[in-house]
Amino acid sequence: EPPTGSVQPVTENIERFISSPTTVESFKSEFCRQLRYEQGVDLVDARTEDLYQALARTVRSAMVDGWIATQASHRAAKAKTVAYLSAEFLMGPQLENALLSTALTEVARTALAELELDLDELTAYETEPGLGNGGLGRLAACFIDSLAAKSIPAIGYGIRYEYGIFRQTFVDGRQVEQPDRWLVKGSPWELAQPENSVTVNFGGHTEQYTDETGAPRTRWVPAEQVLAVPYNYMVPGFETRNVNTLRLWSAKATDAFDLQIFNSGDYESAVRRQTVAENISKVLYPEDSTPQGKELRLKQQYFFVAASLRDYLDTVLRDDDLSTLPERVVFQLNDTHPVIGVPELMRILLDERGLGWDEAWDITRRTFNYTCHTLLPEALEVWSVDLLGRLLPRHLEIIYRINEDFLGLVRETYPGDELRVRRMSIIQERPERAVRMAFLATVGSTKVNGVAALHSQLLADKVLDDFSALWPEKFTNVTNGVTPRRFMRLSNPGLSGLLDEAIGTGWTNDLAQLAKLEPFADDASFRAEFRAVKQANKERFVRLLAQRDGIELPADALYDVMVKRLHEYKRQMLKLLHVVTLYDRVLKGEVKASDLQPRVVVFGAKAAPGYKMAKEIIHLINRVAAVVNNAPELEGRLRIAFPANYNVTLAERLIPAADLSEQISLAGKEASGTGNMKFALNGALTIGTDDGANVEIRQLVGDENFFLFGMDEPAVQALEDRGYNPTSYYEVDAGLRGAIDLISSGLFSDGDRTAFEFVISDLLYKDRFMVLADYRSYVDTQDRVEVAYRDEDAWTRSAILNVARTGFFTSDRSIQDYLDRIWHAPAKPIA
Ligand code: GFP
Repeated sequence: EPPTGSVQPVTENIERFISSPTTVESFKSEFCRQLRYEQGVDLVDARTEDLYQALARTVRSAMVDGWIATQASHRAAKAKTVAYLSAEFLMGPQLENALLSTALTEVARTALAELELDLDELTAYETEPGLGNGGLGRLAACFIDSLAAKSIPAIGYGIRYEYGIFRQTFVDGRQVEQPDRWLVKGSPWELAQPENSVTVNFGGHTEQYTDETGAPRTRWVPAEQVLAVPYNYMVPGFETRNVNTLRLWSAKATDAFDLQIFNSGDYESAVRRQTVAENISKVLYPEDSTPQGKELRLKQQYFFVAASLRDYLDTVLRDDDLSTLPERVVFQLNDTHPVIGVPELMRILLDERGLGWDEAWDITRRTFNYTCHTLLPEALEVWSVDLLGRLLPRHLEIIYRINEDFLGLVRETYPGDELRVRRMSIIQERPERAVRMAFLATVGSTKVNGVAALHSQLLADKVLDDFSALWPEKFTNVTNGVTPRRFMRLSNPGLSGLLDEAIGTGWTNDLAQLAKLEPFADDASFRAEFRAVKQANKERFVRLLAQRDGIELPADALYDVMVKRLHEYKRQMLKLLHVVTLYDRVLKGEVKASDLQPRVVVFGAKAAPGYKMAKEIIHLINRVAAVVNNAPELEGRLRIAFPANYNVTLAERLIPAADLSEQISLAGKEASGTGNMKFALNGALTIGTDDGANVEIRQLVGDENFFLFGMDEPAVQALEDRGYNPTSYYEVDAGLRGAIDLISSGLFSDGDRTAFEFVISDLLYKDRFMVLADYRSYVDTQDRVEVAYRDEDAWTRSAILNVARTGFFTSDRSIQDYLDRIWHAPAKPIA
């Protein structure tokens, strides 16, 4: 046992002894100190890696004072905190963003230059943490940026996965996953606080007993314990001193290993417990096709939620009275992954704090809110009662009781409607008894929101219709947004400079000001400058791709970009059929290559490792690319680039270079999309269906500045009701037939006609996402795009209007909507 005792803290102002590295001199000195005294490296021997580490740590030190002051001030003010619970935070690279927020970019540049070092070279060295899959995790990252920028007391809670989303490579055109070892060299951005570790329990059983007052009580006697160690990331706000916290949990065994077993020579057994415990935070989305994989995922969810609740109550709040909890914190459930937090808070209030059921339930329901991010039924999580009961026996009891009370209410409201009772039950009976987490979230929350207007409407009308009928006031919408700091100011310096000159610099944290750009659309010299910026961005991207992937591309072409997770509903296949159609037309002599608008089609997409169809589509895209890119008939006018391992770093370079943004999901399937917003804000025109936030983008930019195609949601529904027969489209449409036949001909597979049968027969006979039904409308609209792009002036005008009219899509506005409609947590800027 280490000695304990209290040391009297220094009462004087600490700033008498130390100061933050905010001037060129102090920055230089802190940089050298980090390198020499913290890393033990001499400047003359330092490698890029060492220099990057020292730089990152220096910038981190510059944020610490604000971070400490923010926490102290929020605690003193008993400020209401937004606790954003999310299994993913896809942060992207940190350095530039931290420099921007602390306003230290120029200080750092000068300080480094005086040491004969180059800031940009060190910035380029950074590897991003891939702690998310796509839109969901990136949204969480944008939200904590906006919360900080608006000086809202907020904590992001998640998991510090040792391996993030896999690193994608292509071998013979097929996706091969490599582990993402982002922590191998350590992360200079985190501050571990092992002293604030908390214990998380699993398994065991429950017991009834009577307490001192004679009241019947329940306690959980767990069988297994894991330690959750917090790692803090500072989240600096743009133009505010506030620095919020992102707290990510790492799993450790409580007793790292058994010394007695170790000394007996059985080394493997001695560390087994450690391995089992640490597996919990090992990887993002472990494969869950096996029972062990499923168990691990549920463990991850409970692990981070239990640790976060415990941390908030004991370390942040430090208040014995939990009756006012809803005034002190709001737990926002980002999708269903953290929903086990609802019964966990109930357990704490009932079993640990001794509250009665009704009071505990009232507090819990007023503390949680739930954001849903999907419309696909298979994406709504369920956990088998068997597994849940084994891992979290007390929570299952609580869930049963919540359900009993809830179904009582349903019966009271709809007497005799047992069908409805069964539909609404939190417990599903078939195909296996399982807990419907989205239902539990809905019952256990004050507000439920979708992430775009159409999505929220479909959520209330279709996915959770029984619930919205029962509680109409519970349902609301908050349309997603993206942070303009990262996705404009940092990623598009050319456009930012142009905007600063035209409308001033205020847009960065008040994006509605982009409206002031509107008149510039009619200014020919501004249009020329805008075009020059776009061209320069293409050249910058071309250089990056040559360096990063060895892909050589022309910069002078229409940049047609589709980047997002690979999923059938997002319809990368539709984009590919268009490309094959263009090729087929030239092969058939219907179009001369010299008449084609030079076009570079860029794909970026990872497929979930167990998702066979998505992987086949990746393979097909790569095989088509290999042929098209070398086809002499095309005279280089059509190129496909599919750089492997699309991530935030690449997005930041690619999006500013795009002319055309592909948002072509089947209507009624994409909840919102956020890439669509990033493209529009960077002056790309959208070709899109009436889906997700595309609807709102089109309404804002105007029909004449948006390429709408395809069926809308009611038309999709009607076709589904009539019975959809994809083959009938193949039979009547010669263009479609041409494209599909070309793929089946073996042209892209060295003559092997069966190579893509899996994909093609699915399209012809199943086509769940109606690619064939929307093909004609899509290809015709692409033909219009080609014509429109040739009118440089009109195109640029539309592009400028896209920027001017999409300020609505800043995540600052989303956060304001959450505050007004759901959170009601006032800003607390620190002095
Ligand atoms: C999911 C949804 C998207 C939505 C984001 C953020 O992202 O429609 O924009 O969450 O709300 F599907 P992905 O996993 O599809 O990237």
